[in-house]
Amino acid sequence: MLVNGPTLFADWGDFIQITVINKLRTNGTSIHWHGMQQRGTNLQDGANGVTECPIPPKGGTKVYKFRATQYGTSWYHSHFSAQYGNGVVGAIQINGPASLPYDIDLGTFPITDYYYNNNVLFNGTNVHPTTGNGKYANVTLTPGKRHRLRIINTSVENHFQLSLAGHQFTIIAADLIPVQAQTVSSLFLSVGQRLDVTIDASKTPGNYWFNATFGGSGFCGTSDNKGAAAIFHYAGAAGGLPKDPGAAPADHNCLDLTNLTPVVTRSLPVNNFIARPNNTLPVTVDVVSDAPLITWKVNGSAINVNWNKPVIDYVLTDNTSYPREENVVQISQADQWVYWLIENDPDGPFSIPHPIHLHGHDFLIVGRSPDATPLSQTRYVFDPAVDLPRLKGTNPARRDTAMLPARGWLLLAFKTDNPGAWLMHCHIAWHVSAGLSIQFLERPKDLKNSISLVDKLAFNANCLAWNLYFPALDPFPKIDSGLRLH
Ligand SMILES: [Cu+2]
Repeated sequence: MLVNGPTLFADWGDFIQITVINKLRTNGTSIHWHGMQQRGTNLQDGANGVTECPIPPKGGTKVYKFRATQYGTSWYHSHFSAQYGNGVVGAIQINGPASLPYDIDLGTFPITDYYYNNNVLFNGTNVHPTTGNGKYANVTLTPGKRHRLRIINTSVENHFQLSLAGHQFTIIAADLIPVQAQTVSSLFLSVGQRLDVTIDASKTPGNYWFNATFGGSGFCGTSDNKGAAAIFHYAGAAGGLPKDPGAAPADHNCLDLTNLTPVVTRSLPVNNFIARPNNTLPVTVDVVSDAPLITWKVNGSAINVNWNKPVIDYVLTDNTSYPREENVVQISQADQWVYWLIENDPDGPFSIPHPIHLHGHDFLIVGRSPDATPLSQTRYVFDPAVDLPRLKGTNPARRDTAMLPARGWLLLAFKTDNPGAWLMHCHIAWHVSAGLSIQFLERPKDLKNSISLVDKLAFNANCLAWNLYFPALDPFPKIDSGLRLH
């Protein structure tokens, strides 16, 4: 069942209110508004087991309310097992200023792996690779005009490399951050990331392939991308399939751009960064002989949230006895830059790149391990003598999702200006399912004080309903971290 949700439209500054009714017969759900910072509204984040109990089935309802404090392109998806990969997902478009003028907004353009049928869907459609059924996504360009395309990777597993035959892209926003316009011939888009680009329809009117390649299984490289394409059609030209296949997109080695320049600047001190156990997050993998076969750990622990007792329940009752498997990383200081060095296991047999996504904040990409080919030659240990001068503190790239290189490291920073329980996790669904996540508990006292009585009552009422349902009445046991996303 593929149930693409409606695209949500808002203007910058709008209050958004969405009623979610869970009409499933047996599963809970919760809807996460990816990239929305939820300033002062942590309980609207939709991370079940963290900021809410799942919404129970057979009519359970939650009204999400939050403000659009950012603008650009994003998406929403279920944060409950076995759902987003089957289509409980939709796009978000928030109108606001742009760093480059354009004539026509083509709107959101989600691209996703379609796991069941081993295909890639562009805006929800494609031709089946073996049967030939279905149809290509077809986007109409107006000759002579500049178009904005809002590309979203809503996959469960695959990162894409994208190109449009005969054309270039100009990147104007990454995630929800407007950037200085930068023209490129191909794009890399990890699971969870968005790129807003402009496309000038300045070529010979006709039909052009929009190509996607991917590595498969969370890896990098290029695929035999038969059928992984969409058609861009010039208005007024004859229809039909493009004749020129176009060059395959360049292989980006699973590395996203770190030279993006945000229009609204943020800078921070980096010269004094010191890697310490309390700011270093080692990612490791355990392979075991029985199911679930692979466990991903951060700080030596695979996350396993408790749907029935989210961390917010601890915050509301001043209980600090968080179980180890909640993977809570507490942050107490207010309005300070905090730095997180994520190290990717160099020895694990599955040391592969991970798209790291943070709730509640954008992060500044202060640095990452030196790019190397082959990837096995990257260096996962931060070496202050070599790496301190390589760090970028003056308006570095800023996103909500960034690639942790295979066998490498990634240094992120954010300001503790948004009290909340915020997940930071790999956005490959199988990996967060198998533990690759922590939850920052940012300023729990301020968080408790910021929760309105209305939100607290709604939280408790929903948890009461969920606890009556699960596990006693649910035919399906919990078999993963609870955050599987797919
Ligand atoms: Cu991962």
